[in-house]
Formats: sequence, C-alpha cells, structure tokens
Amino acid sequence: MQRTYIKEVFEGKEKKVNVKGWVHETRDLSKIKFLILRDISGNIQITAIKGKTPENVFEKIDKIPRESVISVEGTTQKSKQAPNGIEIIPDKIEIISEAEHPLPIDVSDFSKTELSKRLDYRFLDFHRQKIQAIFKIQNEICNSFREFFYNNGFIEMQPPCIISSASEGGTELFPAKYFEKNAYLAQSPQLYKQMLACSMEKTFMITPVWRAEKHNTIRHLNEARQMDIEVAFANQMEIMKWEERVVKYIIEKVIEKCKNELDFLKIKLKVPKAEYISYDETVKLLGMKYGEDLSPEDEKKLNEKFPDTIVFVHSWPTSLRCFYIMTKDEKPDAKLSEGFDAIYKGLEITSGGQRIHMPELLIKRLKTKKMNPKNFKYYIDSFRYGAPPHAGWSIGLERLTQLIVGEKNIREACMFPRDRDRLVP
Ligand code: AMO
Repeated sequence: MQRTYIKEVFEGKEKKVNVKGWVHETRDLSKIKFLILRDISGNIQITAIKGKTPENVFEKIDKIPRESVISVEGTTQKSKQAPNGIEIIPDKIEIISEAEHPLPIDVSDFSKTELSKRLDYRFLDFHRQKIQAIFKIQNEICNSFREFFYNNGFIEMQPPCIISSASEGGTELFPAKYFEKNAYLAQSPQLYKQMLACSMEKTFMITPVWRAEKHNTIRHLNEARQMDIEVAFANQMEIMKWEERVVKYIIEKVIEKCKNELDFLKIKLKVPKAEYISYDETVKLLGMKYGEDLSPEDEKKLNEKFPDTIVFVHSWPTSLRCFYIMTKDEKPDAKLSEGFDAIYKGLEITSGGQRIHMPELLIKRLKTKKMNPKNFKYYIDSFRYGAPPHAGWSIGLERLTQLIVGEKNIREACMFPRDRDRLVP
C-alpha cells in the first residue's frame, strides 16, 4: 500500500491509509489505547479499541518505545475527541526501527535538556517539533532570499571556499594545506563576488564562511552561512534599499508560508520598517565615543529607539571599515566611508557598502591597513580592465533566523553548529 502523509489524511483524500512516522506518545485507558504518530507533515491519533482492533495490534500499541519508527495501516474516521477531528483505526502496525531506551535527551515539547546536551544528540533533537519549526522557517528564509533575487535578474554564484589570502582584515583564518601551498578556508566570498559583479552585474549567493576567532559567544559561530549580494553601478544607498526590500520580502513569506511553525513557536512576526541613520548621528543619539564600533548594548539601544525596524547605520569612519570599502565620494583621504551595518532586533545582521574599484586607491588602503598588496595582485588586477563602481552586502543566515524565531543563542539557528568546543556531530 502506498504511503500517505499525515497532512493528506486530514485533507480526506483516502479512507484506507498507510501512514509512516515516529511514535510521539502513547496512552493506555485499558479498553481504549492511543498512539500519536508524527511525520514531517503533522501528528495524528491512532485509536485502538478492545474487541474491535485486531488483538495483536491492541496488545502492542502502547508498548512501542517512544520515537520508534512504525508503519500503520488502517481506516480514517471522524472523531470529535481527536486532535484535528480525524483519527485512524488500525488494522496492522509494523515496527520499522525500534528506538533504544532511555533516550539520551528529553524530546517532549516541554524538554528541559540543556542546549549543549541537545547538540551532542542533535540528530535526536531534530525529532522535536520545535526544532523542526525553526528549520522549516530557515528553509523559507533561504528560499525566499533566492526567489527574490532570481526574480530580479540576479545570477546565483558558487564562490570558491578555499582561498589563498584573507578577505576580511581583522578576522582570523583557518589554515588548510593545499598540495605544496598554504591555503585558508574562506572567511567570505567578498573578493570573488566583486570580480563577478564587474562583469555579470548582479549576483547573489548563500555560502558557508569560516572564522577562526576563539570567541565563544551567543552571537558567533566558527562556521556560519552568509547570504550575500553584489551589484554593479550601485552605491551605498542603493544597496541598503535592496536589503530593506529583501528582508521585508523574506518576512512576508515566512508569515505567509510558516503560519503553523510561527504558531507553534508562539511568535507574532511583523514586517519591519526601515530607518537610515549615519554613524555620526548614531554616536550622538546613543552617546557613544566617536571612532568606536557599536557594542552589543548600543545595538540593543537602537532596537529600543526603533522597535520593529531594520536600522541601517551608514557612512562609517574609514578607519573602522575593511580595506575594500569605498571612501566617501571616492576621495582617497576621506575620513568617512561608504560602508554600513544593519541592525535588526538589537543584533547586527549585515555589513556592506560600496567597494573600491580603483586599483591605486585599493593599494593605498591595503597599505594603510598594513596588508601586503602583493597578496591581492589578482584581485587588484581585476579592476584594471573595465570595472564599474559596485556595492554589496552580507546577511548572516543564522543571525537572521535566530531573530525571526526569537532565540537568544545563535546555535539554536544552526543545524550542526561549529564553535570553539564543538566539532561533532
Ligand atoms: P561581516 O564580517 O560583517 O562582513 O559578516 C557579515 C554578516 O555575517 C554574519 N556573521 C556571522 N555570523 C555568525 N558567526 C560569525 N562568526 C559571523 N561573522 C559574520 C553577521 C554579519 O553581519 N564581506 C563582508 C560583507 C560585505 O561587505 O559584503 C562580511 O563578511 O550577520
């Protein structure tokens, strides 16, 4: 018999069904026994009645260990007591894979198992509906990001992940041996997306990045995923507008497509507004010291001043930005730059800006940052043969997910986190 997903049972397509999934819960009321079966599309009640259900099925139904994988053949029927109004009366139950007990973590909806233990058993943690809801939402974030840029004529890029030199001054690299040469895991697709935008004009990508900082915080991972774009003939303001449009689009899509998941997580999501404020204005507004980065407290304060808003803090001092960020008005000695950060719900989700497309200025900026232009020869040369002005940004996928699903720790928004202490599973 062909398998029916639980969601299709509720749509009432078939009377005789074969459902497969995981044992979510069992209950024994002596003459009647219940088993809640779970698959990726939902939960359904299987009801065994003494005298009506075959003896062997009635006997075993409440003895199957929780989380075992089973196959149930039976008949659907309407029931006022059953959740969602339909239950299955079973004829046959087959155990496909019995779960060993005790389970190493609590997988109930009220699980109190602490995060690091849950991550040790992440494969089992994925059995939980809450965890499935988080990653169904992340799936929608990625899909709507792709959809938006694909529909706007962008080309999806597949950047290299093994690189020969740093692209983000300041962040540390994981070394890798590449035959006779030294190589690194990519910190960012930065240099490559710029080179592509200088011919194919509009590109987007979702790609992993590796950062070897030894920090162990609730907002950093050592392997993260970034959603990047790069656009030719764009400046700082235009590129921020692209971000405003796509984040609004993503959140609209999550609200539309992930209603059940948001309800399950008890999240009321709103499409955010956008605010554009310069670094100088931000310093005054928050009483910060000029020339310093925003601290986590400053980011929280911005959220209090502009709730439900993506706050674009633009035109940062050149000294606080990467070597590739354009100086204000393309003036070599400008104190300010064309670089920005976006802060949403009290956390930085993005850095970006206009890039330097002039080789001499790029060399000057590299030297100021005490970096060796020789290590960037191919990159600098790429701007010698017809390179338009261009701009781009990167949104951290796990950070955006964590904010949308309301989790404090970024690890909750990463399927298999890699941090200072974790390399398995
Ligand atoms: P940046 O280094 O600011 O900029 O990274 C962009 C965004 O990626 C996310 N992110 C991280 N998430 C989790 N753990 C980390 N260790 C981590 N590091 C970064 C954040 C951050 O805002 N090349 C530039 C972008 C550009 O200019 O296009 C870059 O990588 O959400």
